[in-house]
Amino acid sequence: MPNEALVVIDMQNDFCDGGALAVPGANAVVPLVNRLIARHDNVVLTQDWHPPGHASFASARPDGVPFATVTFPYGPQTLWPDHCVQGTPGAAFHPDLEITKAQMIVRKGFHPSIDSYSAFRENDRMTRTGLDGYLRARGFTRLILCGLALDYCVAWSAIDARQAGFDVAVVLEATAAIDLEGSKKRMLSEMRQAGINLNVTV
Ligand code: VGL
Ligand code: ZN
Repeated sequence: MPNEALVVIDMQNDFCDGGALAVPGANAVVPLVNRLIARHDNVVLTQDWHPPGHASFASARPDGVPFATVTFPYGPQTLWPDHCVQGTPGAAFHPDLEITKAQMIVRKGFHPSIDSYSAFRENDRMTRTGLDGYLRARGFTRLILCGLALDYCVAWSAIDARQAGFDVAVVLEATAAIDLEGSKKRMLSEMRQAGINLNVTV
C-alpha cells in the first residue's frame, strides 16, 4: 500500500542473543521481521545509537546499577548495561536482518544526557528525532511496527506515532519484550488504550 510504511525498531546485535542487553526471544524474531520487510514497499529502520558514557548507562554513574530506576532532569529513567555504542559491532544490525530495502535509517539516543526509547521523541519528551516529518513528507498515513524491544522502543514509538496522527499497528509476533517489573503487560495495555492495532499477524 502506497500510504503504508513498515518501521523496524532496533534490530541490533546488542538486543539479540549474546548481546549486551539481550532481549529474550530476539533472534527468533529476525525471520518474521524479514518476512514483513519482503512484503512492504516502504521500509524504515531505527538504530539505538549511544555515544560512549551515555547517561542511560549504569556504568556512567558511580552508584549505577543496571535496570535500576533513577531520576533524571526530565523524570524517571531506567539505567541499562552499556549497549549500542556508536560504531561498535553491538550497535550494528543483526547480520541476518534483510536491510537492503531500507529507505531510511533513523538513529536515536545520540544526545549524551537524553535517552530515547521512541523513534519520534526522546525521553525528555521534547527533543524530536524528525521521523514524523519524514514520514509525513513521504505521504504515509499508516505505520506497521515490529522489532525490539516491545515494551520499550516499540511501544514508545507506537504511542508517539499515534499521537502524531498516524494509524498504527504493532505486529506482536515480530517483537520480543524485556519485561522489567511488569513493563510488557503495562505497555500492551497502554498501546491498546492509545488505539494501536495489536491484531495484525505476519
Ligand atoms: C531499548 C532500552 C534501552 C530498546 C533501547 O530498543 O527497546 N531499550 N535502549
Ligand atoms: Zn538504548
